[in-house]
Amino acid sequence: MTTISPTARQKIAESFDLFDTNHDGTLTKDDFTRYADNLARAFGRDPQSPPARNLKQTTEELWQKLQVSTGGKQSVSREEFLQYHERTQSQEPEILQYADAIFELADADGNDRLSRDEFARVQQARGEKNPAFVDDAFATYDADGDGALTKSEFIEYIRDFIG
Ligand SMILES: [Ca+2]
Ligand SMILES: [Ca+2]
Repeated sequence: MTTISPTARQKIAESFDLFDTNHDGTLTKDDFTRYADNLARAFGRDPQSPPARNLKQTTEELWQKLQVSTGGKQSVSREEFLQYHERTQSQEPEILQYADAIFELADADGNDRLSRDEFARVQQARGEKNPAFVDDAFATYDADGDGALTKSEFIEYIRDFIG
């Protein structure tokens, strides 16, 4: 098992809080379903629209993967979630599909890039209230500095934050 840095641990803990939509300290399938619905709503998408359904499906796949890897229980604790991410290091195809689904949902004007405003809505939907964080994150992940995030730049962001 690889050792995980305190920063990474912190990010994984934040990711747990993000997915734990009823804040009861455990993750269940319902948490993931609500999370996908909340995100779709935050982007003003009909839950039945293709990008919203796609996100729901990829989010369910994240849950199934997590559930299987923790022994098939109906709920996953914070510590189990952390251990899972220590093992996987976010290189799994599920994470890519999930990042792709969020990107499609967030790309409101459909130009295959996320503007700063589109990215800010992702942050808002994730419950991030600090505008300075949005600016910092945008600057960090806009690797080529052209003022927009490509899908691959956005995938790096999702990999780092796992959610
Ligand atoms: Ca929960
Ligand atoms: Ca766009």
